[in-house]
Amino acid sequence: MALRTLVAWAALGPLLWGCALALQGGMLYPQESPSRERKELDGLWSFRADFSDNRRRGFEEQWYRRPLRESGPTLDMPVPSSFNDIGQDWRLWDFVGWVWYEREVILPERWTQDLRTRVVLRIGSAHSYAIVWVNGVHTLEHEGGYLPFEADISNLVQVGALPSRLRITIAINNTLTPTTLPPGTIQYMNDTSKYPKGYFVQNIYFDFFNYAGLQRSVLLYTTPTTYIDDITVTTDVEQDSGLVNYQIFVKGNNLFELEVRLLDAENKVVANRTVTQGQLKVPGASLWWPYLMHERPAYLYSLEVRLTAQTSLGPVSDFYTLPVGIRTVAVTESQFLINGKPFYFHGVNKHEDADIRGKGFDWPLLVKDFNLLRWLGANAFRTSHYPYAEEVLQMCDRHGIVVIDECPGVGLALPQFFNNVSLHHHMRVMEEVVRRDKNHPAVVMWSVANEPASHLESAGHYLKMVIAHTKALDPSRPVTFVSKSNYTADKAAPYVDVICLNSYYSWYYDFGHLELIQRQLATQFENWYKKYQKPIIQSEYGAEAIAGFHQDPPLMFTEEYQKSLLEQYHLGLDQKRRKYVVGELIWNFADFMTEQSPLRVLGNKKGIFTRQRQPKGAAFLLRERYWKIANETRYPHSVAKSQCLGNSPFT
Ligand code: BDP
Repeated sequence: MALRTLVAWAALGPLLWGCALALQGGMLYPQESPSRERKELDGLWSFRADFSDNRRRGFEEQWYRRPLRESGPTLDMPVPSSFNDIGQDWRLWDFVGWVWYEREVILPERWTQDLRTRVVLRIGSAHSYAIVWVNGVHTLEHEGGYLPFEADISNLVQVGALPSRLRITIAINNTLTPTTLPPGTIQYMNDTSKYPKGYFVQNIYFDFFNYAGLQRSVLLYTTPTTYIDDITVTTDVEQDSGLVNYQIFVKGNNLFELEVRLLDAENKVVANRTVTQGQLKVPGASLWWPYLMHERPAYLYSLEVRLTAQTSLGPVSDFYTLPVGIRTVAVTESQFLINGKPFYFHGVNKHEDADIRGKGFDWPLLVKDFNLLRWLGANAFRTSHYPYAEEVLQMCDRHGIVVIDECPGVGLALPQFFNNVSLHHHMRVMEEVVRRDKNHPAVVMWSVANEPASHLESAGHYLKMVIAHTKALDPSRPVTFVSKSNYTADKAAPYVDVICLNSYYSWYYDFGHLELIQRQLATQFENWYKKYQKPIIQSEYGAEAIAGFHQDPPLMFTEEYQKSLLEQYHLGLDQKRRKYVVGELIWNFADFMTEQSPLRVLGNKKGIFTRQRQPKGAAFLLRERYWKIANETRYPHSVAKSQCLGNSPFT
């Protein structure tokens, strides 16, 4: 068992801080504390899509200068939500171009009068390019959806006389081009016998609907003017002691004092320091274990940071509390280890997609999905194909669900997408993903792309660079991308720590021939393993089933066919599971919306749950399998009572 990867990552360690700093600042999740307040701007915003031919009327008429309603008719738009499914105007459903959001806010007096307070505007995500104005003043721009961005707006709101109302205007463009992530192309249809003048379509190269808008919370929060800007934590285990390595970044003042305390789940201080960078040692530490793997899952400590500083206006203090899970991750030639024990991913791929809210963040959906994951006995998921909301990862930390964190590197299908501009943007996106998610114990691996055209030489170079950059940003986690290339052709597989493979035997190939799956799967695994000697995850497999369609013997699109296909895959997986195959992630957890196409019936129906989260037959099959694997692989085996398969696995 060669522990090769950790050694290689350690050598990259010194690069870590250099790269992390390239981003200029942290992106801590906004939390309330004795020194910090937050004000969510969720609810109804004014909304207007710019339907003008060049989509630029909003800029020509400067809609940000005055209330949006004065520019023309506006709609009520809920935030968070995707705008696409909300209206009754069909043109909004697949609108491409600039949409405008606006909201007025009244700030608490202290925020505008106390000059020791810093006021920050934070946008959870805006897909895909966003420009922000505050009271008509250009404040911020950001490229890329699915990730947060923010601006210090103190000098706009602390202007002497009270600005009783603050007007926030956000213009968002969802156009995908060869240099966005995901990439896309705009195609002008020039045959005027068929299309009106100027007619264009957005081509995408991925299989989910390009929902857009303010899909996560927008909020304002405060910090003191000298403040904790970022915290980076990595953990290790030495005999029975947990080691918490931390680094704290402070902004606003070089002279400050720090108190860093690590508290256990009973709020007892177990270690403390007073320096910005150090190690906290916890003898007899309770480790963070994935749920189902150990009788004590997902234990979280709290890293409490208290900062005090003198400013010309008087003393300030800042408090921030970071949940910390002590765990290790390592990869050998044939295993994925968590806390030194072999871990088998039995989980799902998801999408942040449901009903009329599109990809809008939604608490009931989040909790329902986690209840279903536990019902299923799933211990992991991949954030296919973009980073999910931070609240999702917080739930994973608490519940012990393991995450492969994927960036929006999906649809890299054409040779022209592997250019230098895209490469730099992709690396920057990885910086933003790592900056946001680095402290989540649940995140055990980064995925830099899904199904890129990795048989191309140019893609090999491109992915090598993105993977190396990601490893430099975070030497503590393995890095992968998800391949659908042939093992002889893939140019980027040499650079990953774990091979992740998507295959759709008896679905996209040899359709109907379920009897071929075991043979083809065995060939796939054996070829890849022989060539690379790296652990393999079956990162996608599945079949479409339209809920309620039945046929025996099974035919495609029926629930029986989906079940039979899964059964054949499972037999194939079981042949290799104890050798070097370290995981299986079904495609997909739930049905999801796609672009319209003759290949899709109101979206992709490969879910084992419907879009309304009701089970198809395959969900019961998978549930039985996952609980069986969980009961077999739990550590220590003797402690656990065999669970599941009764009506109530959690009682
Ligand atoms: C895979 C893609 C995934 C698709 C799936 C499918 O990674 O995004 O939705 O195929 O076709 O190739 O269902």
